[in-house]
Amino acid sequence: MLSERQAEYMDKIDELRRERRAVILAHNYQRPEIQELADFTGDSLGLAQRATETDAETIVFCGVYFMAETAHILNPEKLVLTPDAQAGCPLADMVTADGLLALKKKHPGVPVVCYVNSSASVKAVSDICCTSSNAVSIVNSLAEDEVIFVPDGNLGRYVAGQTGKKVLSWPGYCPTHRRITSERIREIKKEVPGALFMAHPECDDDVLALADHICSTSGMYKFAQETDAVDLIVGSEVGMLHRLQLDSPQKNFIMPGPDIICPNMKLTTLKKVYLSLLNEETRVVLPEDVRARAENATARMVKVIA
Ligand code: CIZ
Repeated sequence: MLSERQAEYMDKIDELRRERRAVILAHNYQRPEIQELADFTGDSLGLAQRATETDAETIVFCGVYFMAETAHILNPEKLVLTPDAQAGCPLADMVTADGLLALKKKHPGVPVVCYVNSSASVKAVSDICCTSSNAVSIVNSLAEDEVIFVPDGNLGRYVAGQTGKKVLSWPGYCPTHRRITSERIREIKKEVPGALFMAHPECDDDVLALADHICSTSGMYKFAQETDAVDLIVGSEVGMLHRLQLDSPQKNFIMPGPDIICPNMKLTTLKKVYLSLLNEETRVVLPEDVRARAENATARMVKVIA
């Protein structure tokens, strides 16, 4: 239920959205009211691709910074705005372009697969991008039996297990997914017999070992609708609950802790979206050479999954 103030912001945003010919995109981890406001909700790649399909001139990306960058990478002719430029991603920050270049030097000829949770400058020195939903297919699509994988070590190890390839994983991790523990999953499974555990591959290895289904955020929505199980443990960020509950109101979704919250994702508020549209701030712009090289890695992924 929206407060009076929130409802006012919704109205003002609607007016500006029409005036500015804007589209509002919200990641699956955003606050419920931001998901409600958005024209589209989804994962970072799905949203950036959506943006290429609309004739909107302005994209307001409600997510974290690398996601708005991805929207700019794929839509350079559009104005891309982020309502809070401080909404970063600690996982993305765990690898820099210089750090990656140093690793590449030690492993000449080994291709770099870069998870979408990375800065544009890291994408620009990578061979191909991937998301959590297509990481296994992307690595399998490469001729080489050895790859460098940045920045998420858990996803890299998961991919190694699924592909049988040698994966040199960068030791990055998502602090929010790290708060999901195997102890808590075991406890819930005991308390709620029959509950199935859907786990995001950013979870730690011992947690993934307990999963009934390992998938991306979009994969969780699909699994929740398709499975006969009524009790589902959500191994990802709490923002997932909004759509899961809307899609499947008869099911019982269990968060494995009160603190599986990404503080950066929660920085975006209705007021900030309003101000972002009003003042056309903060604009996401990259040096063209970085954008174009990052686009190569992203476009190569899109070609593989097409
Ligand atoms: O690609 C995304 O948006 C992220 C960060 C996760 C996912 O599984 O969708």
